[in-house]
Amino acid sequence: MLGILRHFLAIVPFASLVVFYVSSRPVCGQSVWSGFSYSFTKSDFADSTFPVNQDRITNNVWITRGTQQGIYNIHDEASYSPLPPESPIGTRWATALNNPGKSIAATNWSNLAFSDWVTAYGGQGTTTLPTSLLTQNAVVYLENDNIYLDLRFTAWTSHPGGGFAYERAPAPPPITTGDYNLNGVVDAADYVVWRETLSQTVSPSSSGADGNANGTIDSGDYDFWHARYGNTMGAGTATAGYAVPEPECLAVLVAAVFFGPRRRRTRQ
Ligand SMILES: [Ca+2]
Ligand SMILES: [Ca+2]
Repeated sequence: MLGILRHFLAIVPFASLVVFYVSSRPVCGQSVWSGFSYSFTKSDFADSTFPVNQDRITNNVWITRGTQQGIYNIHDEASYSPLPPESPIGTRWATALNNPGKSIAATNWSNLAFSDWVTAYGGQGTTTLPTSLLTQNAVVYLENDNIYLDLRFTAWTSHPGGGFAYERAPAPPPITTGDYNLNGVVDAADYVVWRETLSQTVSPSSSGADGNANGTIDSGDYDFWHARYGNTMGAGTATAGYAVPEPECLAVLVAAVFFGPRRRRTRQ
């Protein structure tokens, strides 16, 4: 019992440090999607339950709209609601209205304040909702995906119909390295992965041995691997599916090394 108590007391300072850090900072490993090259349109009276009428930005956020009122995340809610948690659930918004004088760009996410959708666009209007929807660029934060992306509305049906359109940033192309077996080095074992999966299709593209990210394991992936043979995955590179730790995230890891509970070395 005494040993358990000692172990608990040793953990408390470290746990407190981590809890304080996590609660005082945005979570680590955020992604930034920039630009407006992806367009989405929902026509008036289009059925919001059909996937084609939803902008499935990620596996957690599917934006659509009913025949009236605001947009919502049909992945998590059945209709629009202005009550907390405001629609679209799982999203937070920044515009020049709730960030006066700031650059409204996803790359500037760390300097922006985020609010619910209606508030970010100036509150609820009379004929359209919200008032300044078509005149403000936005940065949208997808809470469950930790993604910041650029978005601007281009059309909005204020009378019944439920149509809307916007342009937003697409998902950035994945970073591939040629390290198909994810052991940290581009080596002969990656060739084996490529050979054994040759001609297969992969989803998402860039996974497995799809070094050239075209969705198929093909000769281009061999060339991709061959050109990078011997590379190791150091700073500034990322293997597909893995995020590079942010400096502040590394600080937590360092704290874990220096302040975390240590196994006793004394023999019993
Ligand atoms: Ca490898
Ligand atoms: Ca390929």
